[in-house]
This record gives sequence, C-alpha cells and structure tokens, in this order.
Amino acid sequence: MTNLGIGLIGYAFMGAAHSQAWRSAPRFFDLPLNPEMTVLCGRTPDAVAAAAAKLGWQETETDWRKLLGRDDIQLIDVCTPGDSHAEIAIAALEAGKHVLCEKPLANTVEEAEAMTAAAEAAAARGIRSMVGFTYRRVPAIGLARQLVADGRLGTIRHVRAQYLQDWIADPEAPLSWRLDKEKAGSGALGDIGAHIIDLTQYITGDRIAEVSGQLETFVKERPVAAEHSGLAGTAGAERGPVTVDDAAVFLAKFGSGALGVFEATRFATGRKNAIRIEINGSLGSLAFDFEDMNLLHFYDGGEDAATAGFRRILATESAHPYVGAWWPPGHLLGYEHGFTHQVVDLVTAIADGADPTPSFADGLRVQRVLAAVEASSTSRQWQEIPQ
Ligand code: SOE
Repeated sequence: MTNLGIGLIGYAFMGAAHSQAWRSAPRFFDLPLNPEMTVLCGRTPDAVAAAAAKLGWQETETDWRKLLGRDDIQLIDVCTPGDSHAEIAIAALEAGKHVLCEKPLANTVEEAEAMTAAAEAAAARGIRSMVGFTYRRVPAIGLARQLVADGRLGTIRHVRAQYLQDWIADPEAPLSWRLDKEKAGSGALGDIGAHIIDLTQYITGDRIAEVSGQLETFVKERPVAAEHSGLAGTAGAERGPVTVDDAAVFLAKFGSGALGVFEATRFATGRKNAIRIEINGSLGSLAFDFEDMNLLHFYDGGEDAATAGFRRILATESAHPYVGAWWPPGHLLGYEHGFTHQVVDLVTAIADGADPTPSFADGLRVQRVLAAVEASSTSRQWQEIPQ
C-alpha cells in the first residue's frame, strides 16, 4: 500500500490528539493509504524529542520549513496556535503538501481568505486541505445531520447552541497562549464558539446570515504562567493582561429564517466540555450534549400525542457513522474518536482525489461569523455575514 508521510507541527494538547488519531486510524479502519508518522516538529529540541518518543513519531525537526522540502512527507498537520496557521498552511500547499489545519482556520478573515485561495489553487493540482472541526465526526452529530437532511425535523425554526467550559473560571488560573489575542485571535469566541458555529451550520445545512453579539472579559489580568501545557499551568509571580474575551454570546438569523441563540464561555463553573445543541423544527426536535456524547435526543412530533416524547438514541450501532469500525454495538466512543474519524475521511478523500470537508472555505465561513460577532460587540449593531 502507498505510504502517506505525515509531518505534524505542534505537540501539546492538539498535537497529542492528532497523534493518537494517526496511530489508531490504520489499526481500526481499512484505509486506502498507509499514514506514516514520519516527523514531529516543534521549536524546543528536548521537548519535541520527548513528545515524539511518547506519541510514536519516527523523527523530530525544529524548523517546520524543512518538512516542506522532504519527499517522504506528503501531508502537513498544523497543530500550532492560530497566529502561524496561515503562514504554515499556505507554504505547505504551495510546496505540494496536503494540509490538515486545526481550528479556527486563522486569526483573521484576511488570513482565512488567503488560505482558502491557496487551498483552491492547490486543489486544482490535486492537493487537498481540511480544517479540523473534529466534532462533525461524532457519530451522534452525523446522525443529527442525517435526520435534518431526511426532513424528519421539517422546517427549522430554532437553533440553540452552547459551548460551556470552566477551565479559567478561577481568576488565578495563569495566562496561556489561548488568552493572548496576538496568538489566538480571540478567546472563547474563536476557540470554542467556532465549533458551535460550524456544527450548527453542518447539522442544519444552513448558513448564518446575520448576528448581534456581546463579548466580555471578566478577569482582565492574571498571573503569567511559570510553566504551561495543554490547558493547565502553574502561576508565576508576575501578572499580565488578558487580551481576549472570556465569554461570547450572540443572536443569529440563518439564511432560511431560523433563529439562533449562541453562547461560548470558559466561565460556566461545573461545565467541562458541554457542547449543547438543540434544534426545533416544524415536525420535531433534536438535542445533543457532548458531555453525554454517545446520545442523541430526538422528538418526532408525528407520533401519537399520548406517547410522544424525546427519544434517547444511543449512537453506538453499526448503522451510525464510523461506529462499525470500533467495538461491538453499545460500546461507547469518546473525545479522541472524532480525531481518528477526521483523518480517516481526509486520507480517503486524498486517495479518491476528492475535496474533503470541512474545507478551508468552510473555515473561512466560520471566520466571517466570528469577525461579525466581534464587530457587533464593538458597534452594538447587527452585522451581516458576507456569503
Ligand atoms: C480548549 O478550549 C479546547 O481544547 C479547544 O481548543 C478544542 O478545540 C476543544 O476540542 C476542547 O477545548
């Protein structure tokens, strides 16, 4: 089988999640190409060597540009903070490498536009790209999209979406790149709000047309981290400013006329990774919560009124997307499986000569919504999303 050499840039939380995906995808799925975990790249030699040994990479590199000249690397996986996505992804596409880029696609609309243009030019040369909105690959989310596409909800009226975390609710939780606008572009809005923007558009097959939003930074100054890894760190003596939003809320109107209410926060004490989506249509409703991610709740308004009610569907059967490759029916999947499904779909699209989704154009669409929410929070006006 033909090898697909992978060069992964970044080895913190997302780098580890992607490594796990590259490792397990060929072991559970029949892939048309063989992903080789060729090089792990990061700036600090000792740390990248330790991560490569732990995560299963063959070699290490400290300069990502060196990966682009290697014939044994066909795909660059970008798991760096948002401020380097555009530079790395565009250079990789121009060098003829397929690209998987973490979300949000970029820090600004301008960067996302340049990345989308590069992706479209590369696609004409058979080079593929995908943005990592991994929650699309949760089986219950796939089922939700299918139910909407099959017309089981009728006309969509309401979209209610929340992404709730609490990892910086403590005002003494230290600063990290996710709290730095230069590095991350925005705070809760781009980091987790981007996921629910993408998910609701994916499930409904609709697009957000206009928004009215508010951003808030509750804790404006925090300890600088003495050390930091993933989402956790230890506080040093110095203090520094938080330059992003802690929470974002917005109202949305979809192209079809459906109304949306969105909330993304890192201050929802007790909520750890709660992606809650509820969709009401003229014929029925759906409800999902990632903290119980194997379940989809479905209300079929056509059922007998005496016994109708939300049905609890365990999306763990081989009839559900991706599930058949894993365990016998009824055995649950977790956070990391979405990352594995993501690379399965990417590798399959590369082998088929097809454009994978979510594309960079899909990432740009989300970026435009993020920018519009920010603009609305500043101007206190509704903002239209350029389509
Ligand atoms: C932190 O909020 C974070 O790691 C996000 O960056 C990821 O996209 C999400 O999957 C989990 O939470």
